[in-house]
Amino acid sequence: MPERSLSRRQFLSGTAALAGTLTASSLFLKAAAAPARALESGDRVPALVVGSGYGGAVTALRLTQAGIPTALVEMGRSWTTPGSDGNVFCTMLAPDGRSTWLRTRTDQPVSYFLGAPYNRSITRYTGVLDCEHFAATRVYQGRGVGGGSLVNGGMAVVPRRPYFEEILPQVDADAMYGVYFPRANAGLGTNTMDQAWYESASCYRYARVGAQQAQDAGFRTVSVPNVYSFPHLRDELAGTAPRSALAGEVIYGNNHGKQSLDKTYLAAAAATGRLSISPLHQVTAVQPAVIGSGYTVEMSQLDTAGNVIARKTVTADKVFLAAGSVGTSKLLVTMRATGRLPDLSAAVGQEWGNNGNVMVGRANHLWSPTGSLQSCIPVQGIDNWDDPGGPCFAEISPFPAGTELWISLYLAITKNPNRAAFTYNTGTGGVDLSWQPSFTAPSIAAAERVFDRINAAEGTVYRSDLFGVHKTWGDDFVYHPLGGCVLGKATDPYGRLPEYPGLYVTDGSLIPGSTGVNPFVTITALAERNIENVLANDFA
Ligand code: FAE
Repeated sequence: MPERSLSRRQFLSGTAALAGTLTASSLFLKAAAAPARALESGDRVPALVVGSGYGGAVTALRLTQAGIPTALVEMGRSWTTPGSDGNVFCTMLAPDGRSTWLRTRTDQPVSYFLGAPYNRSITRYTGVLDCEHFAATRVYQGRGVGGGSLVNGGMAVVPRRPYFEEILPQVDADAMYGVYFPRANAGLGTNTMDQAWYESASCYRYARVGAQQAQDAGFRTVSVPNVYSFPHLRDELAGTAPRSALAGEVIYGNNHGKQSLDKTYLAAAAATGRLSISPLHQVTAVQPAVIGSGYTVEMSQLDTAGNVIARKTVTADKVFLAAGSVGTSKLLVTMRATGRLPDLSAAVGQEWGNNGNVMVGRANHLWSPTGSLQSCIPVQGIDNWDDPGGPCFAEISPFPAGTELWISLYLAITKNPNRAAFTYNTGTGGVDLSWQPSFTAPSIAAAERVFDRINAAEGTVYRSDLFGVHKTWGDDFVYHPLGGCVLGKATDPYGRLPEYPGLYVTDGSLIPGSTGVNPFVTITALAERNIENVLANDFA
């Protein structure tokens, strides 16, 4: 098992970051989760984690802290070295190959402006944001060491307890709310904004305008915690720290300020000295080892143009699947259909949902400017979840164009009952998702209950030029894929695949399609809960 040696600097950065300390420089923190020697064919490891997002990072930390050497395999690159411009990540306004996973054009969520396509030509590269296309939806996912934490808005929201109990009734909510949600937020470095600063910060005019308009229409608004360092953001605005959230950086990565998983959980795991990370390695198969116990894991090593430069086979005593809702579901559905894991439950691949995601923009009056300088880190939500006619929690999103556009943009999270399934396609050898265009109708209906009312109160209209030509709703993509390997159905109550001892699922695929809020705190807390049980019972 390859192990890495750690410098004192790396050790300090890892432990400080996990304690939620946000003062260490990002340079120190970046070094912490740099890869050690990649896995080689023939290696045998006690524990192998597939994917380095929330589920994978929590699992890697708790395994290594328990003394178990752990190999982490990630298909994206390690985002630790700067490009020729001196920055690790590119900005949203000037995207290059670093922006997008293996495409020659960007594939942006807001992909039109004034009715014209807005995507740019780029060099094909293993960029940080993937937009995976299925027949009726596109799924945005982070690619790299840190998974979705590299590209997301950092909004750290604990779900409402009654709704959590509704979606996962078999999970002890007392333990979740008493132990695991607080543990997750501590590990993630969640922090809250100084309200007085926010009230006058020019970069949050768009949030104040959006919140005031919602309140004027009779809705409740809430401030939302985040993993982006608010002290750093304040210093960005004051001109004493390099700009990131204020420089159009978020969905293609943040060069500063964000406590992504490579700087928190993964840095702390690396600090144990028991973690090896293999970036640009994509797991293609998992099956019981032919000789002895454990699992054979096949993987392809990629170069940054996406070419396969090596194929490797390693053996692991235990394998933790943390490739995300789509990645884990696709892998397991394929393994079941191709006879590598034939006994997997029929529930594998089922109950996938989009967390009720739908995006929309409104055109404000000229006397309601939203600001030319907008923080890319969202901090306000409109909470209409108690509306029995259509629960909706809408994030007030930035539209950071660098100039005044009078646009209010929202990502609505709604209670959409529609679910889809992943199935293996024998013709293509790929995996299909049965989501239908009509499935988003309940989400639009719920969102209209909020935004029709705001438009009526303000005398304003929807923008119909942001998601296509004369298309009001961004309803053909998703930021929050959930489900496909649901806890207690496809797995036991702690993520074990019961037909295959030593094989586990530990990511967003465990959640049945919806959390009612932005999901990563829920994914992190469930992973904390599950690995605690696995360590207590399966490593004796
Ligand atoms: P995830 O973080 O996706 O990690 C899976 C990892 O596995 C990735 O790094 C993959 O590259 C890797 N992988 C996949 N397949 C393979 C394979 N075969 N071999 C090796 N590696 C593989 O999974 N959520 C919030 O709570 N708050 C927000 O503000 C927020 N904003 C978002 C904004 C954007 C633009 C996007 C795309 C998402 C946002 N999300 C947000 C969602 C959040 O990032 C997502 O729910 C979590 O990242 C999912 O965590 P998982 O651990 O399930």
